[in-house]
Amino acid sequence: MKSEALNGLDQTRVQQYWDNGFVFPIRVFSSSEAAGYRNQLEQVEKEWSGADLPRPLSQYLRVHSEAVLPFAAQMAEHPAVLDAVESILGENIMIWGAEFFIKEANTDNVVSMHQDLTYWGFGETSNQVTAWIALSPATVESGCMDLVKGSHKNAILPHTDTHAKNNMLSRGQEVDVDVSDDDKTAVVLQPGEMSLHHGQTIHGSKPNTSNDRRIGFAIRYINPQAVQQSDIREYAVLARGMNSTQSFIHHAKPASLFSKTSLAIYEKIRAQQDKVLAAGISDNRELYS
Ligand SMILES: O=C(O)CCC(=O)C(=O)O
Repeated sequence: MKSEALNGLDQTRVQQYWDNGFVFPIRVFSSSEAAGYRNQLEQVEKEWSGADLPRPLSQYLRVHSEAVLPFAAQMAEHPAVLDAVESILGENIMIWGAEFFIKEANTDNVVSMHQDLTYWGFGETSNQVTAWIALSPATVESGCMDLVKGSHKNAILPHTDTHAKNNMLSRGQEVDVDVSDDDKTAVVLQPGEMSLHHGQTIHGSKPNTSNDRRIGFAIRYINPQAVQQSDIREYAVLARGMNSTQSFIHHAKPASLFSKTSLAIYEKIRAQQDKVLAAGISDNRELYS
């Protein structure tokens, strides 16, 4: 199974992205490569869940895994993934963050319908894209993502922070619009396949009613034209090309799992980004609580 994204997406797929606000499925890893990455993730879960880390392991997986897990950084810089992203963002690409969205088998965790850009501090912009890679089957039964076609053409709409316990988002944010199931496209992916979605596309996902874990790896890519609207200077990994605007502090990739250096970088990244993500929060609740 050869990656179809090496050397980029063809014009039809690029057009689909701009028309619909998303495109899928794009095969980026072979099934054995995807199984290898899943295995590395599950080894980390096994060996590090009781370790004496500054934060619970779940936080490192859920936010900025690229800063502490070498295999996460490797996936985020995989040539097939970057080639597809380059078709959307151009040749200068930064990784703003990489996150595992894991729903255990038969659990009720959900992602409420939302637009990613709501709290990212970039305003409305097409200079970002999310690549979501399946490391286990993403099916309707396992709670794959649902995306609303054409919804990226909306402005950023009002959202309500629910902080619901079973909601996987930073603030449990939900767009203040009723989205009918008829308007949702189920993003069914096999392990090693990827979707790309725009940050204004309304999307979410339902519980996992399958007997396997649903493991998604979401990478947030930006180009140098994406700029923070506040004066908070954030961190990013320069994955390809150059960033002549110097708008982000470029940080090194982790040399080994949870190295002392990478744990220190992790705290700097979080300190800056949490200020952005928590802006305007209605009470003193913590993100991802
Ligand atoms: O994994 C999911 O179900 C949702 C992920 C998501 O909201 C995103 O990647 O922007």
